[in-house]
Amino acid sequence: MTFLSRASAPLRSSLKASPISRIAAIRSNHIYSKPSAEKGDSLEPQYKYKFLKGNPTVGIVGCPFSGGQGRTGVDLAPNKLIQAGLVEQLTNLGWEVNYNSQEKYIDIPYNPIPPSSSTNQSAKVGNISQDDTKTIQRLPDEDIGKMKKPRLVSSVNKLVSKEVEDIAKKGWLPLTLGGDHSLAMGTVSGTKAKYPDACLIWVDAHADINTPNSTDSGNLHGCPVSFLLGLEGTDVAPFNEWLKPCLKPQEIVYIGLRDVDGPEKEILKKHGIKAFSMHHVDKYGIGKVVEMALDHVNPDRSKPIHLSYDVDALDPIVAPSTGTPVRGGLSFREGHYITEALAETGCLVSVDIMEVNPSLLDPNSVEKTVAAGLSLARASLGETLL
Ligand SMILES: [Mn+2]
Repeated sequence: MTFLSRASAPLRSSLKASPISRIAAIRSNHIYSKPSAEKGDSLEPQYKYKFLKGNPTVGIVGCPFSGGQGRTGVDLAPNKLIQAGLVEQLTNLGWEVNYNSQEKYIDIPYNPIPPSSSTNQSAKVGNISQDDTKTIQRLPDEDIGKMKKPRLVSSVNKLVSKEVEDIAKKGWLPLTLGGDHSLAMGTVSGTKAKYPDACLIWVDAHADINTPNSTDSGNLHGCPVSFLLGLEGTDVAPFNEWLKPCLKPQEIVYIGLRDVDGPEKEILKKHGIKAFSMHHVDKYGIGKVVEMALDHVNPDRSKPIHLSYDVDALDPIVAPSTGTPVRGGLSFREGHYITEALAETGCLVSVDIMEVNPSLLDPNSVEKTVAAGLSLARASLGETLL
């Protein structure tokens, strides 16, 4: 409790408390129907998402989680995105939207809460309140090797994996709102449980492919890809109790890299993992890069695609409020082009929007970053410019 509050209080105090009136109208565990069609036109998403079943439906997984890295506040993002109108915006694109409670991700014994979110009015979504968390017995979560908060990261990801899998198995599209990027252990494994041949497009400034051995910081948001691939050092408790290697090196492609650790570069080379850095975006343009990325993991556009989007792929001018910003990133349009082009394939089955941190920097920066998270989600779900 103390270390979380200490780190985040000065930052959060600079923000105005968000009004909760809007969110009060958004109930958890509820399906929001798209607006009834007017003038005889039925409202459908712009593209056919060919792997989904029934009425096009998004299942939002809001995961208020910051345990994969050291800065609190990233756990506030799901509520912030919901408050800013995500559900309504997606229903306006023709989707039915199912939004589940976030409670289960907080009521975890290793969560040293109350989390930064529970002290913030804006976080009281669904059934979450401080009263609900006080009965949870708190357990210590000491480092295992270099890994920080391993039990917490593992427990939360196990739940996320199950929720994403359940949503995907209904024929819906899971849209996971992080939280930090360690959550991709859960999202990608959940997607893979339903779609074993799914490929993974990872948009990020970082490769997030350190192993528990190679990581310098011990922050697990820098390691999810190594766990998904089952690289050396990842067959370790508590993760190996539920997370099995589910991704082949040829099934992932990166876009946007520009801050890759030495050991990560070696891992990428050793396993022949395709990566388009900002150098390639400069050289070929984003259109060509996305085409080459798809040709690598999905040459016939016949496989399901999981998109894991870290907003730090965007240039800090576009998305400043994120935990590990790196200059020289994707422009607003380059970043959105990726989501538009993937939506156009009709192959998207699962989308992550990760690492928005509404407690960092000034309100204007937060607003920009939240708006970018929203527009990336909308573009992934078929919003077009014309
Ligand atoms: Mn990342």
